[in-house]
Amino acid sequence: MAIGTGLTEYLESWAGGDAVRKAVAEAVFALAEAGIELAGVCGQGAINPDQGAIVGNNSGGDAQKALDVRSHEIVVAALRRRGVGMVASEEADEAEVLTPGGLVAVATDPLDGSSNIDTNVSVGTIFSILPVEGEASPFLVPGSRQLAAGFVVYGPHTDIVLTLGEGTDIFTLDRSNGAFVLVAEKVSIAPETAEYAVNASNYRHWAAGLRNYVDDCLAGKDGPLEKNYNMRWVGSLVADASRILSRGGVFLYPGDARKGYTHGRLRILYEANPVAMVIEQCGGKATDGTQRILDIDVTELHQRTGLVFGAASEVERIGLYIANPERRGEDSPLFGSRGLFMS
Ligand code: AFP
Repeated sequence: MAIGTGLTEYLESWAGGDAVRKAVAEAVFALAEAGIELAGVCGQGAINPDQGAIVGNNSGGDAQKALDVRSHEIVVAALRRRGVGMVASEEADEAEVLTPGGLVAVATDPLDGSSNIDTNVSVGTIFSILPVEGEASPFLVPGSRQLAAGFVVYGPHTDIVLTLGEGTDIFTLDRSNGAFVLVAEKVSIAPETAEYAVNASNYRHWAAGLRNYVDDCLAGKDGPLEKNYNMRWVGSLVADASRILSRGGVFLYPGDARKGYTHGRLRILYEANPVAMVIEQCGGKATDGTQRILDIDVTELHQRTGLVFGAASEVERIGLYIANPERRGEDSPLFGSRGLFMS
């Protein structure tokens, strides 16, 4: 598809007459419609002072803001309008049937990053599109079963990052006419990087291997990794993921020793799986620290997982650090004289 192609033409051309592809396209249209509405709602900021108000806790015990609830309502209403069969949302304890007989189900974090909403940081709607097949839950399957995935980013520009399993493409909302247009196709992430994203305030809670990796990044050119690293941490998954799509890097949020964080903070169904599909379609990798995210069995809707994703070689490097906590760069028997990989 040519740069500048509209989302409607792009999806209709891809779907053709195939019933399942048409159902996937309808789900993406719903998320685009909800995204345009949410871009406006988020864009109101403090003009709607109650947006940031805590109104309760979601299923995982996370504080729930008024805007989280509103975002959930907007996304679910759009999915129902477009004939999506079922929805599972971070903001609802249980999955919900929307359209009996619908061919696809959508798992979503309607507004990821909302704890930042008062600070005007980019936030987003993350989505995973799965097949509805028979009576079994469409959600309790490994992420490799996804038909499509992506996220809408509400930032200086409103983007849809989308993969249909044939690469990852990016659309931007043209505010002059309210249409999403293709601005980047078949995005690729370089296998090497010198930029990592982690919440370093959790250092004391990390396992030894992760501490070793970050220590070696901080050691820079004179350390085992023999290069100077830069660090970023937005605290909004879609913002960090957008940066990695744009200029490479890795994101790390493995499990740690804090209560409730043994299996990480992020949810596999509607955060890690969709991001992992997007990243793998760019030639990157996504693991829980050591295991491929898309291979992990999903047994609960709000199941948590560690998440490391981005530049393929760096994700592999991190996996070796985590699996071999006794290693320290080039003095480990696992690694050649030039650090992790023989030159
Ligand atoms: P909120 O949706 O509660 O803001 O959480 C955002 C998030 O799930 C993800 O978007 C960030 O990468 C991560 O949490 C940030 O976690 P920390 O606040 O522990 O750094």
